[in-house]
Amino acid sequence: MSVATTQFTKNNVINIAISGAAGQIVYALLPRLIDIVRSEDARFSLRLLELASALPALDAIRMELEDCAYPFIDDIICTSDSDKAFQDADWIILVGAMPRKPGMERAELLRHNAMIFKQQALSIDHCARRSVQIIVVGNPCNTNAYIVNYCTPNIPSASIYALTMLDQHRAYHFLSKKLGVCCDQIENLCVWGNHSATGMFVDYEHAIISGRYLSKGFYGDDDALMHWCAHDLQQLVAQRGAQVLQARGSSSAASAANAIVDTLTVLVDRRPEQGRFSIGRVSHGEYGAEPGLVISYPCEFILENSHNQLEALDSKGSLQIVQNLDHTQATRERLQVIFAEIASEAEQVHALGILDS
Ligand code: NAX
Repeated sequence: MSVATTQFTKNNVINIAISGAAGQIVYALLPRLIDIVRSEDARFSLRLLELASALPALDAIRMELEDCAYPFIDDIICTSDSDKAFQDADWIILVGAMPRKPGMERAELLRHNAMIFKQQALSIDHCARRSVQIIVVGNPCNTNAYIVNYCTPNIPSASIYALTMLDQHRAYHFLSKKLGVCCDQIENLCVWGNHSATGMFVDYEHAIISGRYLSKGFYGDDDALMHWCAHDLQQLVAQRGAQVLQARGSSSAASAANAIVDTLTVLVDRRPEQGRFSIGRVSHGEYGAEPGLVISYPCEFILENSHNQLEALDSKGSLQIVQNLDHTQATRERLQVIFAEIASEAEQVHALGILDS
């Protein structure tokens, strides 16, 4: 389904709302975000949402942004009022969430974040533009995006995304290192499922290295490499977040900001030649997932009704989940286990009674 989006165009003021704005990821994100919007020849209004207790820290960020003297930022609103932050928003990046603390049960984390995301979703539904695009980053991001979709009946499901690009980038890094190639020689290495250590699958079966399928031909003859992809690669990607957390005492921030920037860039550009990328989307049952769940799928932009090559060069595509990918039996089974994990998180949220109250 194609979605009407607000493009970054001249003479438009684009309203971008970001929650968790005094946190680590957003601190790394803002200068990168400005670099995208700088090249778009448009004007922007930034709405930075935080808890009331974090507003003094957020004010420092406002001052730093002002001290960059960006000519294309019309205003910067710092607020703990979600209605104010989301009013007429064109793009929303939901980063703010409660982090998991030592000893905290996952159910407690789910409950706390379900309440945050429900409240913000209701506010978005009431205040944002109908064409708003929403990227959910705060964890558990697939389930939080599910909640956002559930609580925004006025926003098309196709406009709600969960960030899984960081997992994809991690996969590109590890595979490129293993093969001794540059990351830009790899295509179609997408991550399926959940943004969680137990619920993701790196789809090496469709990866292409310098124009050749990894799992067929030259590389595919190497049983040891295929075994490494099916086991080690999966673990390396799944454990990378925990490794960063352990090494620096807090979770990935610069790489997460980079993944947001890359996700935003593909969603704004909407060009088919950008190729396949991983993003959490509301499922319609693709590949056997339960409809309504937010699943990371390989996606791409497809040009609809374009018969003319010149016209196509300048056209924006519609975002689609890549269809009819063949998987081995083992992968098909793995995907069903992953989909069940995502379904179970959604069931837990419903069981808490938060969504239906
Ligand atoms: P921080 O703890 O540095 O920042 C979070 C900020 O959110 C804090 O400033 C806090 O005051 C704010 N906040 C909390 N509740 C809020 C609410 N109701 N409204 C507005 N703001 C609120 O965490 P940070 O490192 O920035 O990470 C943010 C989230 O991203 C976490 O949930 C984290 O787990 C998640 N991540 C998601 C990733 C992904 O790929 N999807 C990767 C990185 C990261 O782990």
